[in-house]
Amino acid sequence: MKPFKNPILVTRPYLPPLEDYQKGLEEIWNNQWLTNNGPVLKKFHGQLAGYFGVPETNLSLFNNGTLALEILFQAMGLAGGEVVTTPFTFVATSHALKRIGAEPVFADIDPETLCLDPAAAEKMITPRTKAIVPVHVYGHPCDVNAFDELGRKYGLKIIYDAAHAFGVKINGKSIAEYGDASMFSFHSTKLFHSIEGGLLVFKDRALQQKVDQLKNFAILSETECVDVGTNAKMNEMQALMGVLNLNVIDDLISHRKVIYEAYRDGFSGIRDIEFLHCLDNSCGYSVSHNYAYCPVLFKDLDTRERVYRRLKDYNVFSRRYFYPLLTDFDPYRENQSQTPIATDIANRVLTLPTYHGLDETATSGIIQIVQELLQGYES
Ligand code: T4K
Repeated sequence: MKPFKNPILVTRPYLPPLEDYQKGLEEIWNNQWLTNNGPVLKKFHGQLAGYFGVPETNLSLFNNGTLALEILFQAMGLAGGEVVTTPFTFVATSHALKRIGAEPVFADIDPETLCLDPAAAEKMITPRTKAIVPVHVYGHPCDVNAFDELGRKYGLKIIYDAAHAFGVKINGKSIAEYGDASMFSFHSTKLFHSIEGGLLVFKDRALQQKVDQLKNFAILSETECVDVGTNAKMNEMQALMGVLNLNVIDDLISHRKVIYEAYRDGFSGIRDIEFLHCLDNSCGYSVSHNYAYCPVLFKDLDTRERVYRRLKDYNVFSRRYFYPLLTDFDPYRENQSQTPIATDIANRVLTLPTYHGLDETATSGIIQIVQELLQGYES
């Protein structure tokens, strides 16, 4: 097989028809209103409330997911305390904690879901713990009932980093209905995006006033500033992209499901490659998945590295999300703890290309490249 002519990246953003975006831009031009709670943002806000089935008082939009997390953590008073979280995630989860003065404490992950393990998290709780921040890694839900139970038992906030989990439902309910609050990232590399962007959905409607203040410098009027806020507002061009993409979210998810099934079926006869079982609903919850990522596990690090490199030779750029573990990065080395499952998974995982427009020629080519390498490797 010859290398692909054009590079196949791990993801590509879905883009709506250019004329639709241009039409929306004309309205923005006419309004001469570009940011600071403009009309397109208000429309997007209302549509998202409908999509999540929550009142408009229980969500807030941001210019990116990282600042949404930071502001949420600040508003929930986590500064000065410990927060139990996972090392198997993108750095933003812990950066947001550290940057507001909370100390991340790392616990191991569940080998089936690859999300924070509630039993391991419980062992790390101390009198200084203020919250638990699990991540719905790749959009696969955490054990939400167990975390609710921990929250009640220890009086802790449960705050989900749901950056990957837009559109996911658990037992027929939106994933945002679990825990005290959830953050969804709308970055361009996400299943659903607004160029850059982030959304908070929360239970306590009093939080809206706080986070809305903090994302606008905490100024209340021309003469009042009540806290140390920042600038984290979503602008009108971002909101427009979000409005247009929300129209097609069901199609985006269906398309990724086809890609996931093509990989799963294509790899089914190959030894040394494993799909995550919970995507086939065997993790105790009835889940409506979003197929945001396509992670596979290899038997060991060496095999994963060989596949990663071989794909590159063929112009296919898979990614090792999330390797190395967050606790192997400089800012977190001192926070390291025993997380052997997370270490093992980080060494063996590879996320394969998946995005709207990735066709059958690409998926079957990728399967063939891996198949040839692993079969040759085995013999
Ligand atoms: N929590 C979690 C669990 C997260 O995963 C993230 C973000 C956050 C919090 C923070 O949310 P945000 O503040 O980002 O809203 C990417 C994303 O930048 C990041 O948003 C994401 N997680 C992370 C998992 O992936 P990189 O450094 O891998 O991105 P990059 O530039 O290498 O792009 C990935 C691929 O996408 C490349 O092959 C190129 C392609 N691409 C990218 C962009 C931006 C395109 O084809 N077009 C594009 O416009 O971090």
